[in-house]
Amino acid sequence: AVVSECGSVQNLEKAGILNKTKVCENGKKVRKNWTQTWTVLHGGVLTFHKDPKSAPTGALVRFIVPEVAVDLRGATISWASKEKSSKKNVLELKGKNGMEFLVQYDTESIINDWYKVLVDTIRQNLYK
Ligand code: I3S
Repeated sequence: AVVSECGSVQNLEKAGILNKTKVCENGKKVRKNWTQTWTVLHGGVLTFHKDPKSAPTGALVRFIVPEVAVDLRGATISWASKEKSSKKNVLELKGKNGMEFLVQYDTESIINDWYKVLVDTIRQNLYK
């Protein structure tokens, strides 16, 4: 939790299902592969976890070992332009090291909440 300038307490942690695809790795474009992933924001790091259905039965591992972890220090988040995807409600997350992801969800309120919390986390990280 973080105490903002005006004294209110913000909890910059969140988890939920989102659709995501990697679009760049080490600054190089990669082929999109949209998948539903369990997405967790914790401690300034965003992690994508494998689809529970593809993990071994009952494996707690899916909650513990992320498929990808994006350190939000030095990352940027913005709404993706129409050229980036034909889907609606698409966010573009650029990490350091030339990592780039698109995240998307059809329900506007859900993606808006993610946008807000990611913007706040990135902003907060600037002062660390
Ligand atoms: O930006 P692109 O290349 O048009 O992205 C689409 C493709 O990745 C497509 O798969 P193929 O690699 O088989 O062409 C995906 O099924 C689409 O979902 C991608 O576009 P959107 O607009 O959905 O991000």
